[in-house]
Amino acid sequence: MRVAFLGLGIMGRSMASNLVKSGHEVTVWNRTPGKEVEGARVAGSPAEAARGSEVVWMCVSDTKAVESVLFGEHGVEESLTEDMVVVDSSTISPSATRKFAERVRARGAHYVDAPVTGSKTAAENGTLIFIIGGEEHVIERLKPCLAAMGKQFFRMGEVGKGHAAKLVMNLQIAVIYEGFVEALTLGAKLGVDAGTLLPLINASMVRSGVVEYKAPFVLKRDFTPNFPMRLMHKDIRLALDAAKEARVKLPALEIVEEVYDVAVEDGLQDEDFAATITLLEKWAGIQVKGQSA
Ligand code: NA7
Repeated sequence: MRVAFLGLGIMGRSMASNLVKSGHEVTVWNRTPGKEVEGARVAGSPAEAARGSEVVWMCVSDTKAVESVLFGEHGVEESLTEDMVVVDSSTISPSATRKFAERVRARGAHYVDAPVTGSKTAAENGTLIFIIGGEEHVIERLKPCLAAMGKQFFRMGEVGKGHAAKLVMNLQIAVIYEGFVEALTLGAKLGVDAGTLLPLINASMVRSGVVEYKAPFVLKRDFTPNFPMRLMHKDIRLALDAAKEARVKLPALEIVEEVYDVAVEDGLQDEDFAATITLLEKWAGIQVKGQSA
């Protein structure tokens, strides 16, 4: 397919590269020039990239970024044509997405929200899981692209529900991870080594994918960003905003947000979100250690 890929960050660059490797004809654009993907044509604006494409795929930071890529100067809107499909793999506001979709559809094009779960490694390996909102016949057309970048996709309903479900997923990751590192910190303070605790966690009902994935990084003290703190902070805020709009109270997430506020104030925004453990350690005056590190 002829695909325009907009946004070559940690996720976008690998996703675009996997589209190229699967034989799609890809044109890329990134706000800051100089980022390229082997085998792809580089465009000077979103409008230029979108021109003549069947699919326009976005993966940028946040709601404002998507708005500007779509409707800003030389945005995608300039090149929208009947039947073009606009796909958003960023994680942004579900309610804003519904508005963006309305504006795109008014021009006869289609809109699909398709945020992903699985971080940098899954993007590199083409094993992302897509969480999709949109019409079934449109999603059907995207299958060759989805297969190039991911291993599975789940349709959550109409436009906006992909982002809604993504926020619901990341809410759980943030709260589960906070529980895990609070446990490690208290354990350390009480003299229980993290390496000794982990086999117990994994043998019991406390085990989880979050713990399984993050524990080795925590024990190695490797906080290079797979999923940067600033993006998890953004998703927590998006979930709290969506909860406010829906008049739902999320007490645990509200408290976890405070931890991320402090982490970002402390300059940890570009570390992996796993680095929130370093705040707990600072407050406890101890460092978590594990034999299996
Ligand atoms: P990164 O690595 O922080 O990349 C963010 C990308 O978004 C990068 O290409 C940025 O371009 C681009 N960006 C940021 N703001 C804008 C604006 N205003 N206009 C256009 N482009 C912009 O994030 P990830 O790849 O890890 O994640 C992307 C999304 O997927 C995010 O929503 C996650 O939560 C999930 P730059 O190079 O800075 O010019």
